[in-house]
Amino acid sequence: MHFAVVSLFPEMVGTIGQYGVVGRALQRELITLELENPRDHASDAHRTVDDRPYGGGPGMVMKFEPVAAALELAKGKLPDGCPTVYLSPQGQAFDQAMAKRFSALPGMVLLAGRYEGIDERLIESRIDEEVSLGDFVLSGGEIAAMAVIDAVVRLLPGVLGDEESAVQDSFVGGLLDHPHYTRPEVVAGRRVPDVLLSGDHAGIARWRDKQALGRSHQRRPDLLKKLDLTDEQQTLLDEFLKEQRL
Ligand code: 4GT
Repeated sequence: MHFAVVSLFPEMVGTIGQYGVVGRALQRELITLELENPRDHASDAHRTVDDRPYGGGPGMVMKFEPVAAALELAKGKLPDGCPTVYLSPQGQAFDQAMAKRFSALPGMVLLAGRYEGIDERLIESRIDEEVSLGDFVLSGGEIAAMAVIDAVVRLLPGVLGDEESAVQDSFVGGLLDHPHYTRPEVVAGRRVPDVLLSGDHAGIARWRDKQALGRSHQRRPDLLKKLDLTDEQQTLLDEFLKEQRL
């Protein structure tokens, strides 16, 4: 899959390719990452990319022309059929289902804004989709673009090893993850739950499913409401809640 990011801080975005899963995917040529800076497309000697907002008020707005030129060049480096996505709090909420949809694309152009954002006419004429990571404000769209790339790359065939892929199946089930423990058996006066030391693989799987259901119920009831629990899952949740009351 091919990614291009348009940003005033391309080096910041480029660091995503230096570490971990995305770094490995880049090395193995499972993905490509192109970076384009609107400042390289400014027309004046000062390389101006921002200007004052019409109507007044604080802050600056990214100008149409340099951003449009950067987007055009970025899109030209990718195969046909790659949408342009603008990251902003006004966008549709990003979630695992959206990551899955993006992972089926040949590639995507991600636009990261700065200042108060971009001229609205860019959104109207050059943006296919506006995406938000959630109801909070960042100083720029770069971290949001990097988060989207990370979530999407993890879903591409061959990127994760068998072991890592299995872990991922848990959230694909629409639930929170179960708790994790590693050595030592006792730390800070707290023991690892006995079942995890039992070697009873079916018992361990059942305990983990129960924890995932119980934690989702307690912390994210919105997630559980979206699911139609099987009879087995309902039994596990009932058990979790009963054990909780003891
Ligand atoms: C929050 C998000 C985002 C920002 C989010 C335009 C200039 C937007 C600064 C940018 N803040 N971008 N994508 N919640 N800030 O996803």
